[in-house]
Amino acid sequence: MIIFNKKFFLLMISILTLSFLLVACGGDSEDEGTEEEQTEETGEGEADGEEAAGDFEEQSWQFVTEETQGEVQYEYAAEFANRISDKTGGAITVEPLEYGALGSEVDQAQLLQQGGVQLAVMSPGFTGGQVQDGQIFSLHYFFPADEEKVQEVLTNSEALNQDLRAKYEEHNISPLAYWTEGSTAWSSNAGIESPSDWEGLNVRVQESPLMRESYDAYGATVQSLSWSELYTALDRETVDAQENPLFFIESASFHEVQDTVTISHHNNYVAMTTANTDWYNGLDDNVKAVVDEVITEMQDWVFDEQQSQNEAGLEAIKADTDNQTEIIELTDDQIATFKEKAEPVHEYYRDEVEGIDPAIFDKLKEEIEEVTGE
Ligand code: 6CS
Repeated sequence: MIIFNKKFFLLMISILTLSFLLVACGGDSEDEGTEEEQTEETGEGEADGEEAAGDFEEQSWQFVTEETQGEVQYEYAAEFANRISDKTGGAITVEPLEYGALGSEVDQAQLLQQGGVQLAVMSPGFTGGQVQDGQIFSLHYFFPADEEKVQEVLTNSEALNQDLRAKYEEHNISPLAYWTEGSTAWSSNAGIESPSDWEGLNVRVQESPLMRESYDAYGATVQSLSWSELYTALDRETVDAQENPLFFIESASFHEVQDTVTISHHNNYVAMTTANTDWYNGLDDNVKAVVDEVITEMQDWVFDEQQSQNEAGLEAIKADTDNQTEIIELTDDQIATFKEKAEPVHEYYRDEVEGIDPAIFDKLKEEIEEVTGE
């Protein structure tokens, strides 16, 4: 018995010791293995949620924007840069570039396509001649007036995030996300309250041919310009009117050279976070996972950012007593008269514009209807 007990005792000790060693060694290596796998797959895995720089190859990227410091696009790129640095333990640095550093908006789009920069915030209006389907964002009264609903569509739409993305990728541009910079308002000296107020006015637009049709429907003519030339054009009255979110009207000082701003709810200013397609596709899996994670996180961040900038912009325009600006908010009845003129342009776009895929239009329209419940 005693011998049995001793043997049993020794056996138990051996088993316990072995188990302990297995747990200690095996457990450790299993944990480490899991962390490595996590790092590979998701870019997460350090105990405090931050990555070790050693998990990522050191690199730096350039992220060009169409706006200047303090404005939504630039602040987006700066926030994106901070988050990428945090999640890669500082191994990856992103340099946000403000508008003007690398040429006009059109130059910047070309630079991204050629791989001269890795990332860009791009307005679809500047590539409308190349990616015809991107002109869908130029339609008036197509997206909902409610910005939260617009953002919901932009974030979740399959028509945009899969089908339209594929169209851009034919041009080496990968739209990784679409987001709103806020509702666009009209500024003019005329005081736009009905479609007939547009007659004879020359309005500045981006490079999208469809923008001509949208304004032609109200009797206006259009002129394509970079925003950097717009203040002077409005001041000299070579251009009579323009459209932009309120924060931008204020920060670019367009209200100084325009007597009125019309809150028209005719459209939202859509921006795209884009990457050079070859570069993005060539990223290591763990790096791509971090990029995708940050892109997803940034959707809520930028919605709040644009909202507070647009609220502050409107207040600043109202408070600028040296440059008094009449703020006109269209009534529902007035909006209805604009919609009547704008809706045939939707059909024109779907049925007549060469090179566009009507299936993207149809799918997006359905997705919008699902979100608005109309
Ligand atoms: O009107 C424009 O062209 C400019 N507007 C905004 C809101 N951002 C940059 C863009 O180039």
